[in-house]
Amino acid sequence: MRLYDYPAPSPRRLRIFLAEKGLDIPRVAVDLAKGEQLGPEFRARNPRCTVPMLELDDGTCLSDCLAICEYLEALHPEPPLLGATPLERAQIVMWYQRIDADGFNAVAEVMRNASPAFKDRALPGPEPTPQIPALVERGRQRAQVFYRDMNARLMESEYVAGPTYTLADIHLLSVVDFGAGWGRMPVPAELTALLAWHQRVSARPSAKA
Ligand SMILES: N[C@@H](CCC(=O)N[C@@H](CS)C(=O)NCC(=O)O)C(=O)O
Repeated sequence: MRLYDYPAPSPRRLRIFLAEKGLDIPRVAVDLAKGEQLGPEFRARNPRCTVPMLELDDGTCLSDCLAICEYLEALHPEPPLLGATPLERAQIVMWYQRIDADGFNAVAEVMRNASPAFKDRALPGPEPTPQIPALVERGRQRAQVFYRDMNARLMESEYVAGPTYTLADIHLLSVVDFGAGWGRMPVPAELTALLAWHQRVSARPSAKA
C-alpha cells in the first residue's frame, strides 16, 4: 500500500486515523502547491485530483478520506474508530458528514475564494473554477454557525458521536485547526465546550500527525 499525502486538512485526517490505529503506511508526497495533483501521473490514479489517496498493491486506488478509513477499519478493527455496532457506525458517519458539509466546506469556501494562491482553483478537481469573493463572507458566517452547533453538541456529549473518541472527532479537530490556521477563524472564547473538547483531543499523541 502507498498513501499519497500532503500537509493539508484532509490528508491530516487520515494521518491522525493511522496514528490512532498504530498503522504505518509508506507515503508518497504530492505537492499541491506545485499542482502535482493535476499532473498526468497522479490524475491517472485519481481523476478527482485530491489527496489523500490510497493505492493498494494490486493498483486499486481509493480516494476520499471516509472511504479509505472505512477500508482500513475493516482490515484493522482495533481500536474501533468507526463504532462497534451498526448504530454507532451510522451515528459516527452522520456526524462526519455534517462536519464535512457544514464545517470543512465553510472553511474551504473562505480560503479558496480569498487567497490569490487559489485563483481559478476555487474548487478542487481538474476543471479551473473562478473565485467568487462574496463567498468569503458567507463562508465566515457558515463557520460561526458551525462552531456554535458543535459547541451545543459537545455540551451534551463527551465526544462528537457519543462517549468515545471516533473518526468524527478526528474530522472536527482537523476542521477547527484548519479554520483557526488557514481561515484565521479561531473558535470564539464563549464556546467553552468546544474549546475544552479541542484541548482534550489535541493532547492525544495522534494530533501531532
Ligand atoms: N472529500 C475529500 C476531500 C479531499 C480534498 O479536498 N483534499 C484537498 C486537500 S485538503 C485537495 O486534495 N485539494 C487539491 C486541490 O486543491 O487542488 C476527502 O475527504 O478526501
